Amino acid sequence: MTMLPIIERAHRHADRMAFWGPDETHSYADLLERSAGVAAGLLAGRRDLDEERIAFLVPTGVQYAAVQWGVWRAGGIAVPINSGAAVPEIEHVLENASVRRVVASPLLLSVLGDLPAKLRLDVLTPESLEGDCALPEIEPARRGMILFTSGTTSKPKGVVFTHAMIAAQASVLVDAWRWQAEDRIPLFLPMHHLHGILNVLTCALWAGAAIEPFTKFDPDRICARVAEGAYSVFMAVPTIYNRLVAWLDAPENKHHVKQVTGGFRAMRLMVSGSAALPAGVHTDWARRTGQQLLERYGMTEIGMALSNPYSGERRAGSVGVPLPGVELQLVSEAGRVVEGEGTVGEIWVRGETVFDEYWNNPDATAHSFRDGWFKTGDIATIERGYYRIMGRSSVDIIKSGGYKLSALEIEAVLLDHPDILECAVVGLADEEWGERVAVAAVFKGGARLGLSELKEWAKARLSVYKLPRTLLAVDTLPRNAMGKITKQAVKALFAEER
Ligand code: MCA
Ligand code: AMP
Repeated sequence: MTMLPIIERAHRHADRMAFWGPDETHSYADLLERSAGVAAGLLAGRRDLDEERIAFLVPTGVQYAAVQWGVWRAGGIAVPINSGAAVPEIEHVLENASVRRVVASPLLLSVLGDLPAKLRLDVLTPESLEGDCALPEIEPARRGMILFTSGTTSKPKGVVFTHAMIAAQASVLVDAWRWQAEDRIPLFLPMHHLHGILNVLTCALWAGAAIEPFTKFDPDRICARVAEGAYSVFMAVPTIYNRLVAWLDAPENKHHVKQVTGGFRAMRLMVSGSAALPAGVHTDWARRTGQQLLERYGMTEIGMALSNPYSGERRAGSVGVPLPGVELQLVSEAGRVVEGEGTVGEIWVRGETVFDEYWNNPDATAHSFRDGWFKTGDIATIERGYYRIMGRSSVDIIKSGGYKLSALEIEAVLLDHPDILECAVVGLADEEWGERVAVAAVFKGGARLGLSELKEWAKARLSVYKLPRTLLAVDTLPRNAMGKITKQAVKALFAEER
């Protein structure tokens, strides 16, 4: 019988430790057994879930992996829910993916708000899913996961992953970054995005390595474990590296610094990605820990595409070269492929790791591809053989704390505020977050709203990382001759204010 490759590989590692924490450890055999139970519980007598979308809201750890694998093994499509999302954001995900069943840990149930009743959802706990039955064969071309990602449309779109894509992405990274069964990695990234799900969870489990799960990034706890030499591999976004530098500089941590930097120094590999790592942070980190951070570039729709080498020069401010199997070209605004050092173009990608479709959105899918190439919207150039990311083609895409945000989505929410007549959301460069969300707003009549009031109001509608961090009241928004708001001019307004 053909088995999903990750399941087949887990059988080979059955006695090894998959997850560990302060109180308990879980072997691959345990994970296999739990996920078979979840699959049987979801099947409840059926032979195959036939790509039913099963949403899940489960904290990082063995239970998360058991539910993800359980959905896969039963022939379903796993849809992880952001436990920090606002109820309307979750509603969009559940409706867009036509989800009827949600697996939710009791501790996270409240995140769903009134949605179980409103959408007539069947809510199941992971613990209630058990049983033992024959599991269906899953062909690689079948769809296994949907991750929602923001972009140039107001609402996030569902990126569909086939099992073949997941396997291709994992195997490329495991080879390129030399994952091994002896590796140990902390997992503190959010578990509704590719970085945490694929680069950490799936790659580690693909390799037979062990994961220490955390519900969020907490520098005190992580640094304490680093000082104990708990990990060999570390993966994070630039904001987290900033936080670690701040932690090392804090006077109250002074007496731990030596052990902690020693723990980082001893690691086999430290990776940064999801947003640009400032060259200064790269150099500073190397000076403190002796570790040359390996920066790589990826995107939900394409997995990882460019990477600095495991062996060889890891250059600050650059993202290296295409990973094996990734076809990549730079295309000018005029639509021509540009080649050679120093020329600038949009990154287009194709290959086995690239997605085929946004869920239930053929127009967006068609719009994103040209002649089989996915148009990333990221602009890059080649310098001394390595790619460097120059920015994005759309000013409406903001990267903050490693999260990709849509200015249009935030504007649509803010325009619902009774006092806001018009607004424009932009990302402003920020040392800690990469970019910060800023809004210029024209208020109705004599209304004047403070930032904290606006944040408080928006919190019920948007995740915390999408909330405006700067508010500027203006009389009119800058527009071009066609009447379109010019975002560059909006950014200039903020610069003037500073
Ligand atoms: C939170 N805060 C912010 C932001 N987020 N302030 C400005 N900008 C933000 N984006 C504020 C909160 O309001 C709060 O303020 C304080 O910071 C702490 O909030 P909290 O939610 O606790 O934040 P945190 O836990 O400190 O989170 C920071 C973080 C997190 C650890 C960097 O954002 C994170 O895990 N980011 C990773 C995202 C990720 O994995 N992206 C990958 C996407 P106050 O205290 O005043 O209330 S996948 C991808 O990009 C592709 C595939 C790729 O290449 O990887
Ligand atoms: P997401 O849609 O959340 O998967 O975010 C993908 C986006 O993150 C890419 O399109 C890039 O804009 C950005 N990104 C990822 N890695 C890097 C990096 N190393 N440098 C600059 N931008 C990056």
